[in-house]
Amino acid sequence: MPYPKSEQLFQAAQRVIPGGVNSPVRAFRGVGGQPLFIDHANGPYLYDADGHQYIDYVLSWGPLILGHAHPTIVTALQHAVTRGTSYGAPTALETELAELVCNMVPSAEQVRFVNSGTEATMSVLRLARAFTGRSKIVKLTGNYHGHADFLLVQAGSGVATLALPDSPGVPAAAIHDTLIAPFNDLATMTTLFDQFGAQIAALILEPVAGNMGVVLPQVGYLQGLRELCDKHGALLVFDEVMTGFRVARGGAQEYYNILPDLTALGKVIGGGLPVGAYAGRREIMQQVAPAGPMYQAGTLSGNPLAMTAGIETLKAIREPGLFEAMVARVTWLGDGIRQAADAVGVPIYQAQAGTMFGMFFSSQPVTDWTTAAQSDTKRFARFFHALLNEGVYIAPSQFEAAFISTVHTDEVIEQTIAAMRRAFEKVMA
Ligand code: KE4
Repeated sequence: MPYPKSEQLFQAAQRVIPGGVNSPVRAFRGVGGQPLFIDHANGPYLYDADGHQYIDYVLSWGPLILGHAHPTIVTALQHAVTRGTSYGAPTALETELAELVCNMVPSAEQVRFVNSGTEATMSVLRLARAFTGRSKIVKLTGNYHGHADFLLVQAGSGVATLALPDSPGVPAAAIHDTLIAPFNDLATMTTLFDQFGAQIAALILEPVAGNMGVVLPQVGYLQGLRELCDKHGALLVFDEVMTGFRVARGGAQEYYNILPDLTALGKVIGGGLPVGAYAGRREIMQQVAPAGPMYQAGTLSGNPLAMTAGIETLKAIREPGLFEAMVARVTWLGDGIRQAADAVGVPIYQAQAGTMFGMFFSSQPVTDWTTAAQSDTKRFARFFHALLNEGVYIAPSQFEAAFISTVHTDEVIEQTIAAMRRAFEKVMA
């Protein structure tokens, strides 16, 4: 399909915005071609500047679990905005969203709101260091936790897509206390803890990896990490910015029944407006200023518009049956994708975690960054564009996740499966 308006907008954007985008992965560098400029969205659909309609499985990289411009969100925001947009003072809305989070996320006894997932992970690890008095942080290869200097090491998502495992501008001193280990490898993690255990403030991970594509924790892995942290007095931190309210209503920690000490949240918690959060045991959270000495602050933290969108979103997904229906549709879609791929003989490896899912062009299981990176990213790129031409929009990178919303109806799923079938045929032609 021609995209003349997007191309014109992209040229204009590049003159005043680096790369023409405000987040690298949007630039289509992982799949080639030029990014679509979006004009508006509604329900499960995106509409680009040239008027093309797409079924959207990116959903702003996860947040839009109710779909775009959901009437409940629109009405609530229209009302909220007439009462002002930001006060820089406490409101009952913040308490309401914090109470919802504490009711839904098993390990959350207290919550602090920030404005992005990056702020959430940066802050939660400062808290872990403050609480333990230790400095070292362990992260996993292929996990992405936002762009704080000390975490931008062997990350996933756009960093992996752009093959920038260690970004320029991150001084060696900044990553001096960051240790790296492979995902799903308890033996290596045990050795690392045996060597550095007494210095480790926290181990942070995506309990379901969503930034190297979707990679599930192997049986016993999360429990093994929990036991290692307990043995060595380190804190277990789940980065649930993506998995929160997605893998289950209470996130991966509810689904796998593992309690982290601290959790970073984002995306769904803001319903499409900028909200991040960190939460955990009261004993630890009480270290956060002004209750305790660990400093963290933010002009727009707890913003009433963002709180309103978050409250309405979390209230909505608590409706009995709604979440389960989304999970069932993802399973149905995954079966359809598998049948479509098998019909043309293209090897794929799939994973589903609640309402998020992924697919690799790989004939071997994908269990970590090494096997994810061995997948056929060139074939993925061809598949991406073939699917786009069929009116389905997935992430423009192999190393991302796909998401469903409450308004991806049975008809939308059927349309997607048919589009997938045609796209596989084109890729194998
Ligand atoms: P933000 O700062 O982008 O709100 O959150 C950073 C972050 C932290 N932790 C996890 C597990 C994340 O997935 C993210 C951000 N995710 C990416 C997509 N995989 C956001 C998209 C982008 O970078 O443009």
